[in-house]
Amino acid sequence: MSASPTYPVPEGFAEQAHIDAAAYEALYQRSIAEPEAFWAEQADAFLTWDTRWDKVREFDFHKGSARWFAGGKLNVAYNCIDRHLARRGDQVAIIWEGDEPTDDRSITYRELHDAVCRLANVLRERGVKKGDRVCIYMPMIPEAAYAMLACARIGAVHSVVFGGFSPEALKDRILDCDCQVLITADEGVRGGKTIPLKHNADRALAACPDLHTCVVVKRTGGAVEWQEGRDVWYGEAVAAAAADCAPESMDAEDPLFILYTSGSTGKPKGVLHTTGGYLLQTAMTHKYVFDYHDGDIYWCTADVGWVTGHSYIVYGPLANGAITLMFEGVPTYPTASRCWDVVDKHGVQIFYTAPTAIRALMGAGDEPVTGTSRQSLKLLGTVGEPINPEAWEWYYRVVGDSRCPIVDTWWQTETGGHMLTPLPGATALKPGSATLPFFGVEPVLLDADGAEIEGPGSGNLAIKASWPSQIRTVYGDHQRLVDTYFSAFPGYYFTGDGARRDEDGYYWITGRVDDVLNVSGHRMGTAEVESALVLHEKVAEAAVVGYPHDIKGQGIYCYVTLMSGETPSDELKQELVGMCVREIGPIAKPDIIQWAPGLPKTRSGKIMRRILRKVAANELENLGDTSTLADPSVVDQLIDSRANR
Ligand code: 6R9
Repeated sequence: MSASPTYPVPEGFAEQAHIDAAAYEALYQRSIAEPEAFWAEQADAFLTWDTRWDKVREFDFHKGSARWFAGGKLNVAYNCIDRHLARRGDQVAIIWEGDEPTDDRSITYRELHDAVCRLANVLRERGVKKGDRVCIYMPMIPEAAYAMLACARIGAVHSVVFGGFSPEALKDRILDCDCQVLITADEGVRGGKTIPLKHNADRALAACPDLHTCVVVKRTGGAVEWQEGRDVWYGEAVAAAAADCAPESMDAEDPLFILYTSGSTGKPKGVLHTTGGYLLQTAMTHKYVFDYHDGDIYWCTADVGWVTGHSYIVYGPLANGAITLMFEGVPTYPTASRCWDVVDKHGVQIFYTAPTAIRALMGAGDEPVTGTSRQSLKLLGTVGEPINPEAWEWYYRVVGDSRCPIVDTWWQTETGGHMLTPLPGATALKPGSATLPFFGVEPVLLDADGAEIEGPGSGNLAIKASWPSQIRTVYGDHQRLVDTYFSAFPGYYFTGDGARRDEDGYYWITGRVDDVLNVSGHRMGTAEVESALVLHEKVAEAAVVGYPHDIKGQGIYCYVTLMSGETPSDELKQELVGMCVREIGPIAKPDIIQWAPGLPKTRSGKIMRRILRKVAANELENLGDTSTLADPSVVDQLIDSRANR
């Protein structure tokens, strides 16, 4: 592995970059040695405060507590919009590219201000106050960003639910944090197909009696059902609302949003982020990691339903007064050239996407790429899962014409912003490595006993001290935060990822070490899929593992044991697939279902997933120790029953 190629910072890049190698070294050292002074300077440089803070940071990793800029006051929407108006009111804030290539529009900062104020007033009129939760279930249209910013403006806490989630998943998330208002659209459009968002919402809301207002954006004009009193057309409501709305001055530690994410156990957790530290880290990383310069056109292909969309489509870029491109469609519609057509059409400089998209496009060959110009591009980025070196090389050579650095950014919903990442003017790149820590981030590798590994080696990736955009709590269940992140290795934040550190101190993420799958960059707990499967009356037991998948990174492999007397059939398989899609959403569609007469269990009844993973990956030579199994013959049965999949 030490022989992996290194790509130096391209000639000329460092000179124009915000941060070169010397600056990275000096600033990183300072950020660790004098964190309070360092972060105070950054908070002054990046944000506009109503009231200065009293204390920069306080944290206790034994209790899982962290507070940044306590006593400071600011408003996120003011920072993302109002303060830019004097200088760039007429500059574009959001370029929207619709699903069809003929469909686009541009929204200036002044127009953004107008739209956000009006929607904020609509929410206020419907009784939404500071601290109230608002659910957002939207396609990728500018109104999704307006909705987030309108909440931020009045101090409401948004909970964005990915538009691909099922009514069942939406209902759970609305109930968990007691949302009283939902903002949605009639239908979404992706890859030429419509998604019945309002219909899904109606089904979810049937079980949410406390939700009193559903604001509906007209995206397609498709037929929808209507509940008088509860449902409100967005267009009519904002037209009638005032275009001015005073921003609520929020405490730096007031909640900004909740975003649900999967863990290894139980239902998804509501990750809570607060105001000051979150905005600082997303703004700062957006500027330095993407080397963003005024006027650059920046495109992150994520969905606002995920943290990447929150931090790097909406909050980070807008805090910096950037031009952020929002894309409604998919990379392969109408053709595999779509991304590069969009790059050429809008003159995109910075392009940020996920390895799964890169692999899918790579599978379509070079031609759809080389037929386009891409001369505007200067930087590429990736996020969501480890990128295999072949995909990295292809991205670098074919998409970036061997000109553009690639920033491989490692971070999590819980970290809020980038944690391990190259800075393009400072860091030599190694394909597949997320390289080095961002300012203020202190990564460590821990062995199984929790001891820090020095120098090159592999272990559990943990973080030693708080960073500004750290998760503050799991909504409604602080103990779950402590149990999940701060208990395995007392005194550290445990990421759930494994990593290797090489002789240059570079980090290589090896993937999750817990029961969390990463399917096309989407996190999913194996427990969630198992719960969906066992809802079927014919299923006795189910165990789900990930297995290597060429495009998705990981595929979903389900072992299913039927109730005695039940017979396996393809029809039943289809019912089980349908069950997962209905309970969670299309992203949870199993790739393989294997009928298993029994599951490998220890004598205490714990399923040995290690063995299931090996069988799923076809690594049969090396199953490891099976002597602790209650019934070792189960393994042979499993191997034999692979034919039944
Ligand atoms: C931002 C985001 C987090 C998990 C994380 C890790 C994986 C993300 C990565 C990466 C290797 C990268 N991950 N970025 N693995 N290299 N550059 O994806 O958040 O959805 O919470 O997922 O994704 O396993 O723990 P989230």
